[in-house]
Amino acid sequence: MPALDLASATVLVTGATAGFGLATAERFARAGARVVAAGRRQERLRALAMRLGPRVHPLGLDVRSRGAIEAALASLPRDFAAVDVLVNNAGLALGLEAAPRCSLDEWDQMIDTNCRGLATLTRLLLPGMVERGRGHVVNLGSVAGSYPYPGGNVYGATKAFVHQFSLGLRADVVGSGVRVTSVEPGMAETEFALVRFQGDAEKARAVYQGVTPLTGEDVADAIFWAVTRPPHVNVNYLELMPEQQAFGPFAVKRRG
Ligand code: NDP
Ligand code: 8X3
Repeated sequence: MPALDLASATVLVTGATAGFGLATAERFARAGARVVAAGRRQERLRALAMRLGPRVHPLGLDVRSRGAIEAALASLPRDFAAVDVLVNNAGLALGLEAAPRCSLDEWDQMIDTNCRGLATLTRLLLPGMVERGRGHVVNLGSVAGSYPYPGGNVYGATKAFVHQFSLGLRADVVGSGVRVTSVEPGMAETEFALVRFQGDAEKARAVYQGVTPLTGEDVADAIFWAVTRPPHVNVNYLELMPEQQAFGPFAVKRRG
């Protein structure tokens, strides 16, 4: 089984306009890989390509639309078309309300982005990887997929999907040379909280107050590490948290 040679590899990163995706696209591009940097905010992608040079191909893409994904993949220049590493990172949490008060539109957007988009891209790129006998799908899960917290409802459930889908993929492609990893971080300072609280910078800042959270670079490191293991090694899932974050007790509502 040949090792993944980054100098000849193409890495597609979704959500490369900010946070983990941006740091991951930079990490792989600096290591010599060709990188397809995908996201909706195309001016950011163009700036990234300007900064990192022709090894980065900006790809405008909303992962919620199957048609948009198909068209975007069909538009890839020949040098970028055979994707060896897919980093399914695009995703978001919206709101922190208890389930009875949540917005159904926000639930739809999380499910469509975090689950449907990730599954669609995987299904479209996996056959090429299997045919070439090499590839790696890295999915961004979260500690929220394993440990519930109030207001995490659908967001946490989408990340539980990511964990289980990743394990299911492993079961389907075992022995094909294609690896699958679910990377599951805890609290990390990116644009995540700003998106969750609809641009409320004060609320977003409060999330990280008094904490040294993970950074985009910490998570990019974890992704890069998993992808650069020898080809006989598959990292099934990888959970990381800030040292200052851990688990709470069960909630017990006592009567009387
Ligand atoms: P950011 O908000 O900083 O980045 C999210 C990225 O996802 C952006 O580049 C955004 O690009 C992209 N994105 C969102 N919706 C879509 C869409 N419909 N189509 C294409 N791209 C989209 O957040 P993070 O970097 O923190 O999050 C990255 C991933 O990591 C997410 O899946 C998140 O759930 C997960 N995660 C985050 C944690 C954290 O604490 N930060 C912890 C654990 C997991 P654009 O808006 O330009 O399209
Ligand atoms: C993001 C981590 O703990 O804010 O997935 O849900 S958390």
